[in-house]
Amino acid sequence: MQEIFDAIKSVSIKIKNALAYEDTNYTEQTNSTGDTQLALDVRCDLLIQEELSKLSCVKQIISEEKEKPMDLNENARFIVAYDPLDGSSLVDVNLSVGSIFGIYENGICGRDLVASAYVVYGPRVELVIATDDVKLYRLNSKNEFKFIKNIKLNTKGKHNAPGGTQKCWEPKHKQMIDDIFKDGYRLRYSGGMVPDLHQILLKGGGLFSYPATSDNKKGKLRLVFEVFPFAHVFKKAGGEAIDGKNDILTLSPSHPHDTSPCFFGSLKEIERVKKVYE
Ligand code: FDP
Repeated sequence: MQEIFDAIKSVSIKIKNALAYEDTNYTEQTNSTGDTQLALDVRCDLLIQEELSKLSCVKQIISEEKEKPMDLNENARFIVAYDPLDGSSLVDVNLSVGSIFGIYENGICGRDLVASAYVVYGPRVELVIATDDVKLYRLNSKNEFKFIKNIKLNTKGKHNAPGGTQKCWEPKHKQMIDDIFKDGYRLRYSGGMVPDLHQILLKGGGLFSYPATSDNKKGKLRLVFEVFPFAHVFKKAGGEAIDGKNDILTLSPSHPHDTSPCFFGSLKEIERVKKVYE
């Protein structure tokens, strides 16, 4: 497993440089979800593919930018699923973006996830690795990731990050979000899942929601590359992640690109969501 974390560290330095200096234009291609790909989406996907292909412990890679899983070493232990450049619609306005990694054994259900990691490319590059606990690292001037601290959520936070087009929310969801703001929570939403969840994790808690909407009946965010890895991070940090009713990590996608409504937060906020969605 350490080999995979080391590969993530070295590829994130390459991605940081690509983000800083390479072409930010769109390609003519779309990915499996129908998003038009940026040249950078394709580039970051290839950089990660190249790095993970060097590892004998990786059986298969599954990328948000690839239609199908790619087999590497038949008898190896781990499947690595990744979103190479999450929040790519923020690249042109120079906001923070990220890469997300889920490390699975045997299959790609929530219960098969054994570790997760994500990288935030902001003014600084930060890496979070979740195994039994959640550790924050920061890239220094020597291109080394230095351990900063363990991340632990409070039972209640102050931030609210409500995703999805508001006019497409269900009335009960709108009511819940209005009530949360009435209780004094502050809006924090950049439109990038990685920096938005990173902020909630580092500020001690709150709620990030991307519900089922009338335009996205099964939510927007992808289980295998985005939702399961962050569900693992939140649970190991002392919070919770649900689809409204169920623990996200009990879900089984029928396809690698399946999406799900999702709510990530500290315990109090998730309790509140459960009451509304039960
Ligand atoms: P993006 O489309 O820019 O790739 O992964 C999808 C994602 O970004 C998440 O990073 C983000 O949280 C979400 O979509 C934002 O969606 P909305 O614009 O619908 O809120």
